[in-house]
Amino acid sequence: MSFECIRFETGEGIARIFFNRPERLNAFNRQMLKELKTLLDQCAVDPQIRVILITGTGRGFCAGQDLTERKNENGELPRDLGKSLEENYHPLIRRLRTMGKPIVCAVNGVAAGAGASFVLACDLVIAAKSASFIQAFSRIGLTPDCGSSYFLPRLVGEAKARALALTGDQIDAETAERWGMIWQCVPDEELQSQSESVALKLSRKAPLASAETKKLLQQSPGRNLEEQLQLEGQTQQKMGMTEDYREGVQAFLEKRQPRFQGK
Ligand code: T3D
Repeated sequence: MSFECIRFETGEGIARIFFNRPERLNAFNRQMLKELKTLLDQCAVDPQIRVILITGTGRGFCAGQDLTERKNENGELPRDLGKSLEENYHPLIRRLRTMGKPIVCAVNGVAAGAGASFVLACDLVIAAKSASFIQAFSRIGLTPDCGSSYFLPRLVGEAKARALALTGDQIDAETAERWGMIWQCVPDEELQSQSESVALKLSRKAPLASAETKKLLQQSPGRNLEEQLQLEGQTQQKMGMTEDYREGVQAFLEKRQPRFQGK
């Protein structure tokens, strides 16, 4: 399958998605959002794909909504951004969060607006030292969207989330790592090898366990310890019945690497 705004490669159980509009810092236009949705839907059901690795081409990761698309022929801006979000963006954010496969985001440059929100919705975020993050909404008279007001305070705490959202200030990858907004900041030249190696490691894990781990962590906010213990117990009960658990224990006892089948 060929795409206009995305480069797509697969191999070793990994789907590699490259945002590919470098001249616009990979800003999301309608076509790119459509292609991304198609691809993620496809990855979700393809049993050969165990991990999704997302990065950008060129010097940016993603500069959010393509603002050149916002003015129509009469030079007017669309007013109903809620409709645009519900149609174009919310399905993507929901897909990232409900996908039963780990999503690794390798942030190669600036992530702004919806591009920054997209990063926060991924499972493991590794950023190049030169990458940066901007809650750009307040710079153009908008409010946080695409889950940013949900993810940001949970990751960095209220005080920092408020400051980032209200000021629209840019923070670098080292700060983002220190604040717990992302998992790792690595030297620029190591971004690709580090994210590939993490994706490969995840592709060798038991798929059902990875999917259920995502669900457990997704459901954790808002629940109390007792509720979460019950959920963990129910999930582990299911996992105990899987072939992969049997294989995991067997491999340990035989001092070899497990070969998980997702059963
Ligand atoms: O509309 C809806 O559906 C609601 C959803 C909203 C979600 C949102 O994402 S709102 C936020 C939209 N994004 C922004 O406001 C960010 C806009 N971009 C910037 O502020 C800056 O580009 C950056 C701070 C990200 C990077 O700055 P810098 O100096 O490194 O690069 P640059 O020179 O500004 O950008 C390079 C090129 O990319 C440039 O094009 P040119 O002049 O070389 O032809 C620039 O116009 C273009 N570009 C960057 N961001 C966007 C963009 N073109 C269209 N849309 C963009 N978002």
